[in-house]
Amino acid sequence: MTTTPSAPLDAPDEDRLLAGFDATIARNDRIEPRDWMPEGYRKTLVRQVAQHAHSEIIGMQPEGNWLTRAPSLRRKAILLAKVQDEAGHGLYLYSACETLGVSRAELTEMLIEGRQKYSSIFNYPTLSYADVGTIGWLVDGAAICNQVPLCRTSFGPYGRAMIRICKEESFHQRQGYELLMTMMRGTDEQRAMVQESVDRFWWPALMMFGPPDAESPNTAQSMAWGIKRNTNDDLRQRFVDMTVPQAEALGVTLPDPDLVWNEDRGHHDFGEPDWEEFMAVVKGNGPCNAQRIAHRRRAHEDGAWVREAATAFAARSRIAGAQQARVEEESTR
Ligand code: FAQ
Repeated sequence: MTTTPSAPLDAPDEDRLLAGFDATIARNDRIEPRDWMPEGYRKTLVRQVAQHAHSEIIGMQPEGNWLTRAPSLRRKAILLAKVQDEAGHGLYLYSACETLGVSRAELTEMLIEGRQKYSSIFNYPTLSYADVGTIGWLVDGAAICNQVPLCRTSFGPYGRAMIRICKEESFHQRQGYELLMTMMRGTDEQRAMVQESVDRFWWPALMMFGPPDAESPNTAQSMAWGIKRNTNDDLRQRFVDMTVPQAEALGVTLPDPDLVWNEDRGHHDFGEPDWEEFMAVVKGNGPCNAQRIAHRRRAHEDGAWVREAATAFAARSRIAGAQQARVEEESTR
């Protein structure tokens, strides 16, 4: 959507452009890459979209850990497909981010140098196969709550990427729930594995939504720009309300003694996540931060020859294409 300036024609250029941008946001239309945008809007989007892309790519590691030890061929095929989808999500999001004028190579550098973040949740280890199910159920469930409203985000390429990603995330969530349901119908040992896994992932899943609204420095501006459509606390509440009946159907206990339905509010009350732990994980001191980044760095270095070969091939194809065009031009003279 091209912005239509609505400021008086004699207003200075910047003011007119800003007025046009504000009018587009107010109409709930999309901002597109070639439209004028304030530098703060562009920077906020680069930060959020890159962080989102990095989360998908780093998020391949905890589940990828179980690919070689899946309990059956069927489970292995499902897990492989899910992890590959996450790579795809990362690539759509890096492409959306590139439309904001930053290259994928730069984004990768920023990630492995610790200058950009990724979701806190992926700094927790996966200790049993039940974790594959719990990640699908709780982590993809939280991701869906957060990301469905982002399909309406104000920046076109991000919103369009989210539509496809959300469809796949829903499928991921169902596969996690189905795995847990199968285990819950199994032996006492399998049921205990599921409960132990849910006990470890419940609080980190709540932290995925970010700090409480009162301590979220970015929410107010991101909501005003239509980048975020809901606050962190609203989405956390939505997730809790959605998940409680699912836990009951599964037969697992969510590890929160304060979790109770509040008739007056029409929502569940729940306990406070450990925000000190969240801050420690975000600052790089979670159980797996160092391992995740070291693995990503190694994969990037190991892939250097592929990038060089692809660049050389593209250059050669360009030369061959130009030669072919010359030959065809001469033959038509
Ligand atoms: N982890 O002011 P706010 C997935 C940072 S995808 C780490 O509230 P904002 C799929 C935040 O960046 C999961 N850092 O920030 C999957 C900021 O620091 P900064 C990823 C966090 O941006 C499933 C500071 O704290 N999803 O799971 C976290 O307005 C299974 C202050 O916070 C997205 O990225 C956190 N959890 O709101 C893959 C969704 N929370 O940057 C594999 C898009 C906050 O100023 C397997 N992102 N911080 O230095 C968003 O919706 C927002 O960026 C929030 C944070 C809600 C995450």
